[in-house]
Amino acid sequence: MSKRSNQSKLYVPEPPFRPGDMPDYSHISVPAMFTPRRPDPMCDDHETAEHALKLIRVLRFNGEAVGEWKPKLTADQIRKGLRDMMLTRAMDERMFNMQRQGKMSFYMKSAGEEAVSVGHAMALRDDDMTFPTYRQQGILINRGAPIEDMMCQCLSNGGDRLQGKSIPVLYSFKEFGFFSISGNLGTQLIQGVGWAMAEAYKNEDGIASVFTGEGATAEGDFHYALNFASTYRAPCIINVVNNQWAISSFQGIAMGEGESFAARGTGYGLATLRVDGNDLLAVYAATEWAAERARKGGGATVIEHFTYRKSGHSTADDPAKYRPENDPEVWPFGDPVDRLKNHLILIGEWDEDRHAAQEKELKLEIRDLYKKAEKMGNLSDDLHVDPLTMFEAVYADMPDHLRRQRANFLDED
Ligand SMILES: Cc1ncc(C[n+]2csc(CCOP(=O)(O)OP(=O)(O)O)c2C)c(N)n1
Repeated sequence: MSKRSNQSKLYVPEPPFRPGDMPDYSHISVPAMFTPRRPDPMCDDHETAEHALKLIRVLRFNGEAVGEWKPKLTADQIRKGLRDMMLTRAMDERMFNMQRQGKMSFYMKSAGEEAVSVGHAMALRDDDMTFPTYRQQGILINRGAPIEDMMCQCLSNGGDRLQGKSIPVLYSFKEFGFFSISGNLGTQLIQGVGWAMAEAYKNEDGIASVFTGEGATAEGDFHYALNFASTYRAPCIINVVNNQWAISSFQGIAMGEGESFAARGTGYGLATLRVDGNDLLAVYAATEWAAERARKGGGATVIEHFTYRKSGHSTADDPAKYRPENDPEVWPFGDPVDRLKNHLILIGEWDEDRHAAQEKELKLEIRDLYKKAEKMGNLSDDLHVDPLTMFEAVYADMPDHLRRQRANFLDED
């Protein structure tokens, strides 16, 4: 489907559709009937080679949940998953709008990908350590992290636990098993695999769950991480969130026109699963499988979550410049919130009125939390941050050059 962008012999992949085109994704098969079977989680890694090329799905578009991968979740657990996705979305909406009003410098939404972080977190143990990117805020929401603290981090205000030392959205919540997000893509891959190796070395049974976007798999760090994970059978899950776009580069630029992102794991002797990332039940099932494998000593699994980034990359991006505006609507795998909602309605555990009421309730909850957070400062008013904090909480012992800078700063004041 992809076109060449120039006439030379050098092949430069081009996305199938650009602004002004009528996107048509009929070339992406939606494999309703081809969900691969669920092998024993301790199977030989070769047995999952076919899983890297197929797509694990549980939810059909009519809301039915079917097949070997259908997880054993109660209606309450599924409703909690739906609520967490909706809460994540409500927070994203509010924060995006507040950035547009000049209250904070920057924000990143996870619209369309909520099932990946929420469904994944649901299947982990709370003491499993996650090494996320900036698009897995759903993990924090699912684990019950204080949303007001998350908002203060985005506002870089007086309530920011990081005292403005990290850009908005790059959260750090040790007590919720959420490793500090780094702006340098890829770093968390090797850190997470290293954490998992240490856990095994100490004979503990925690596992690490590491995330990367498909774009960042083009970095060396991804390959080092797979190499170490395989060699030492590190108890971890390596998640590739293929949301089709790395800012304005489509997934083909990271070799997405090859076999699949999951298939990268096959060459490293790792178990590999590819899952419909807009299907919370499938994400849960794949994670549960990989977590059991890792915990029992079977080593790492690479999971590709096949999804779509509905919004721009960040508040600094305008996707209308590089993809058709209706691209998110015609994406063949639907919306993760709608799909889980339809499932709950079909099994008689939810209805449209409850859904609308919950949407309204969450919007108000987020509004109130935001108002409280903003009392501690915002960018268009006063951040209520003591500038001297820039010298604190980085080094256990402040080095001499910083002591001198601090003294100069106080003199100038
Ligand atoms: C080492 C490094 N290179 C480049 C960047 C700039 N950058 C930030 S996000 C991004 C795109 C990442 O895309 P992907 O990995 O697909 O994740 P997504 O944003 O789609 O979730 C780039 C190139 C960076 N932050 N760090």
